[in-house]
Amino acid sequence: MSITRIALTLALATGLAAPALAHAYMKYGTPAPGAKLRAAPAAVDITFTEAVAPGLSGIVVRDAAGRQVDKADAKAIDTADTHMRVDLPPLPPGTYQVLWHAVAADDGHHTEGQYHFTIAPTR
Ligand SMILES: [Cu+2]
Repeated sequence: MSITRIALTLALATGLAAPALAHAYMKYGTPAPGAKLRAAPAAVDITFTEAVAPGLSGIVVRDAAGRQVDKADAKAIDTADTHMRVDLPPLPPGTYQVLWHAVAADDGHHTEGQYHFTIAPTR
């Protein structure tokens, strides 16, 4: 095997290995994980580490009883498809669970995660 051929083989191996690392994970969430809010948020925004397939990805918000409370309108809100938003109705104080799932646009790999935020009672 020539040096050129070895270099080519290494380049190909590296190129093939890269997509396996390319999964879409949550980079930022608003409200942030663990946030304690004084006012109800109008939406949950999530920024992913890479482009997602919007039709196959989404965000669901549940109350402490497990009921879905979002407006079921999760959609990509940037042209790069790295940022999704789901709208919320006016929510009462309580702890809410955000569940996200994403399908990476480049390789179709599925990832998901969840976190909580709290809306504090007003007084
Ligand atoms: Cu992947």
